[in-house]
Amino acid sequence: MRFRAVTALATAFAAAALLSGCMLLARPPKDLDYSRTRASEGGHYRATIRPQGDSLPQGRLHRWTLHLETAAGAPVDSAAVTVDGGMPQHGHGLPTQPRVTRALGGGDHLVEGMKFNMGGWWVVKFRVRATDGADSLVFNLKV
Ligand SMILES: [Cu+2]
Repeated sequence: MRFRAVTALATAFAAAALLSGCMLLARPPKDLDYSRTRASEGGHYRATIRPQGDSLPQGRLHRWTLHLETAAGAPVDSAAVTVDGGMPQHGHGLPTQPRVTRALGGGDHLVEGMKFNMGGWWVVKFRVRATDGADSLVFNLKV
């Protein structure tokens, strides 16, 4: 009897968790760095993200400019860049597959296909391969 009640409760909780998705999970860490300019993990590059219109819309495709430079501050125009990301608290990735579609000059690169389909803490990661080596840059975003 008691076991059955516990099982029923667990089932109800699991169903509620499925239905409400992210809502039941804890808040993001308090000390997150939301800077738009970050150094790469290995220290080879610095990058600045500039979302189109300077805002991070929810549920709408938009573009970013990714400014990339070496640690010494020289603009990086020739680079292979891939984009990845997701919501660490929810265990899901980006709803789209954003891509760097072209170099705009002066270290700027156009990122197309960005989309955030819900509010909360997102992480976007760029993997960069250029003359100063392979490295990655991670940005925290509040959408
Ligand atoms: Cu989510």
